[in-house]
Amino acid sequence: MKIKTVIAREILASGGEPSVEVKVILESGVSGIASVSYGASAGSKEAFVLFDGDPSAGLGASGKKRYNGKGMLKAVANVNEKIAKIIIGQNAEDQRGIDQAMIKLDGTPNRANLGANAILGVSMAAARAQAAADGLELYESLRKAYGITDTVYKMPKPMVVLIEGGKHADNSTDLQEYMVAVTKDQPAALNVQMMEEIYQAVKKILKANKFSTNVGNEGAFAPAGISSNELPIQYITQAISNAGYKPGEDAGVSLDAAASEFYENSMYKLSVENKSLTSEELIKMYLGWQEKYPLVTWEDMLSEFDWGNWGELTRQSKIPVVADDLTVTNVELLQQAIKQKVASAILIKLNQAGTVTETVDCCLLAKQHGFFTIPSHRGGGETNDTFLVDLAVAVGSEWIKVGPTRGERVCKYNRLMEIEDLLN
Ligand code: 2PG
Ligand code: MG
Repeated sequence: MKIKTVIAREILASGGEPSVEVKVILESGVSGIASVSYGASAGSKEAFVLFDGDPSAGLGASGKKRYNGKGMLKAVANVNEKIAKIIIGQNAEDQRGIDQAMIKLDGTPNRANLGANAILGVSMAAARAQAAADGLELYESLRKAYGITDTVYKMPKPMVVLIEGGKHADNSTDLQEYMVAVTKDQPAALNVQMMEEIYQAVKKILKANKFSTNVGNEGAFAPAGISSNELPIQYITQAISNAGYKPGEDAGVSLDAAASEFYENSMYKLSVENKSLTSEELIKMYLGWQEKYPLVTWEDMLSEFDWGNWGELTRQSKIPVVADDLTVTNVELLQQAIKQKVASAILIKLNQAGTVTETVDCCLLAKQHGFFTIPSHRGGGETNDTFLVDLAVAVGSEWIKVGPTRGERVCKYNRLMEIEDLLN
């Protein structure tokens, strides 16, 4: 079925700043809509997000740049004026061909010309339109498009940010995310229930310890004034028990340090503890935590600019070492990471890659090498789109990483439970 119309619009993402929504309509009239998310603590090698950015984007009535330069009208225009021209008339069944045509039109290695926010919106909306044309759920249609022949569907488990700091909150921990990761094999609805009960248990612990229970970017608690990067691990472990579950058996703690954000002059600066550590000292501290707590995975525990030390952590780690900023859902970087043994699992973000095809290729390569894949939400600029959940189901991911509250987060868990119902 051929594509008849491609239309992009500027919408608002979760941080109250713009993002891109795209609608792809096929000749039969069926259509697909998708919106694009983007991060707050983005890796340096991610596909390029095109913000309007400069005054040529137009000054608002107050004489200021619209949205302080963070408008996305240029990306919207790139879809409507440039990408639409080459996509209209293409067969929506050929997702790989559509994505390759856009990559070629862009002509840069990182989508710096058209913007990955423009290209990805079209890519995702085309995938949805094709699923609708075939009368398939998106996860089924993705399997068809990429020839994924697994016959059963494995539901990903929730990995839920419960306490956040770093760039996602003010005056909280240096490490960015403390999560509860479900480890038990049980229906998705029970997993969702369990992690939300643990979330409420964390709230009680924070209150009892006189911390605020206001939430940060991802709907997790952001305890201002906390003076330890370790304390949240204790709190979450305690909360798992308090909620009536077994730490290490039903669920454990996952971390995302987003360590590039506190790496300066080859040192890791832990502001809340007033100390600076070398890579070796930091790894030693982490390995101590590994002995004390029911840790499940850890992500970006070292900076993306400290590639050389990732191998040491991976060698000593008893749990999957997840690469996010290090590999940015990029096949070549993942290949390097596999070859050099600097990680053992990978976070997956559609907008880091820039097209659905590149994202799926990255997931399949990871799987082939025994790396868990963890499709993830974004910090600052998340939308209500639930594509990542269908992607996780299609490729057989172990977890999805999403915050516990706020509409743009819970819609992902609602989709997860809906898929489970569809499959039963
Ligand atoms: C991360 C993400 C999501 P951001 O680092 O894993 O939690 O944050 O989208 O800000 O990069
Ligand atoms: Mg991360």
